[in-house]
Amino acid sequence: MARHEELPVPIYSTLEPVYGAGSQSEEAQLRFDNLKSKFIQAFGHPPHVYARSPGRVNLIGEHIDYEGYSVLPMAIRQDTIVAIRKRDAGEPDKALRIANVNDKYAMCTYPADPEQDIDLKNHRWGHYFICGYKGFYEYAKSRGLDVGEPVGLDVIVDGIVPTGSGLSSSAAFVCSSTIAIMAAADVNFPKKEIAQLTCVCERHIGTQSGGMDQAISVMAQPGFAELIDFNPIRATDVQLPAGGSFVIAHSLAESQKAVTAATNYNNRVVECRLAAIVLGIKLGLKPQEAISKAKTLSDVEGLCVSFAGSHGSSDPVVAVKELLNEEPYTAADIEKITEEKLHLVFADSPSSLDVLNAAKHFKLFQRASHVYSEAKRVYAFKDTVSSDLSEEDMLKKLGDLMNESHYSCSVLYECSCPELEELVNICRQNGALGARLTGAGWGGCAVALVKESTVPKFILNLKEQFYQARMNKGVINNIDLGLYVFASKPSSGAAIFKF
Ligand code: NG1
Repeated sequence: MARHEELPVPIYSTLEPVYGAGSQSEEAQLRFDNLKSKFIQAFGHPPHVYARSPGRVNLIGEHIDYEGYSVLPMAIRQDTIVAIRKRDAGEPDKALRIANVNDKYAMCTYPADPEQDIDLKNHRWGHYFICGYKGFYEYAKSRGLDVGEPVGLDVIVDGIVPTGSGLSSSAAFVCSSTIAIMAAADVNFPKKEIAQLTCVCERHIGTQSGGMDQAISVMAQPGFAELIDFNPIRATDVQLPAGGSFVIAHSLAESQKAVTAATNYNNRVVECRLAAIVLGIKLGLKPQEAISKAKTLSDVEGLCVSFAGSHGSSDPVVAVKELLNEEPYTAADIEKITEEKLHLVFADSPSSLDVLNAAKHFKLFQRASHVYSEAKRVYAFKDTVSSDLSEEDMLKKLGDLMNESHYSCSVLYECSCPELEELVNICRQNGALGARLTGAGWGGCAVALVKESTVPKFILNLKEQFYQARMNKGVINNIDLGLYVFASKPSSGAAIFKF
């Protein structure tokens, strides 16, 4: 039997296979009905087809997907639904009209040309749809598929993944858009190819995204977290212990990943690349060889492990400790080692050049230590889940790994923020077995592992100790609290609906 990621995106004519039979299905039905009537109101026709893709919470494995390492996320029930209609070839208007059920997002119009550039200096919410649009045509072209001339699209989006929260609202939007465009063109590709193409096309927004979010959003299976491997992309079901529950809590600090890319997200991608090059050179590669071969830390892991072997260990962090300086490096320090100007090393990546222009120094030791140690924790987490430990011991071990991951993100990778630190501490003080930031960080959500039986009390305590003061200040409303703190079970991946 084919692995499920080899299969195309499932097509359903009812909501139950994705939303279950209970209140979630009823809520979804209302959203689909609303989308349809808004569609007819806005465009004078019903949509041809709908696509949905979920957000995700990453349980462990932060900031390592773009370094080629496996991660362990699960899909959440919050998703983005895209309703779409392809214009008939005879219709004169060939534009892409992208509306939203939420009035906060005004309709965006773009030309139908799939080769258009995205105006990154003027960020608009519709740009994420265009990422999917460009991605679909790029993929079709690379495969030599004839998907016809662009004829214009009408689109309405309904997203309920909180934005800027580290729950991948952006990937939910890009994946549902790409799949809707694909379904409107009457084709369907294997899920793992869609995961790959959506990862690449989301980079049109300017972040050098790693691929975890798109992979889990497209390939998730209900009831399972997934171990996601890269190169090639692959998803392996991971059954979580029944006695534990993951509570997601928003720090209420918005993580603006695209806007802060040059100093935060992309900065770390560049620092990891520099760490890989410097390690490669210190471990015997010629500078030009290291520049061309060491794209990620996983590319030099083998060299680090051999070095560690000669020091009685198999841990690549041994090489990091011996060969990299703990003191931050200046560009000049690194250029002495690489024998090449950094602007030339990154000449083909404008977003990396933005990083170089904004950075004063580079913390190679800290970033590489995080990446190698976090990559190991992902496997330790997976091995713990499949071990024969008692449930009590298993949950404790998983919690410890989550706490270690948070420490590493906070201290070595510096992607936390004061609000996340406060929230993670409150989670732990209230009995979480482990708690950590999730997603890119610099704001957004924490995820806490809590015994199933204590979830209601745990959420109540967070409300009193973290959210109440913020509600008093009017940062959020009492009635919206459920959007910011909730327990989550692993949900389904992307789907197409034709009714
Ligand atoms: P968020 O910001 O949570 O969507 C981002 C990246 C991931 C991964 C995490 C950090 C995108 C679309 N996603 O996730 O690939 O690198 O940060 O682990 O850029």
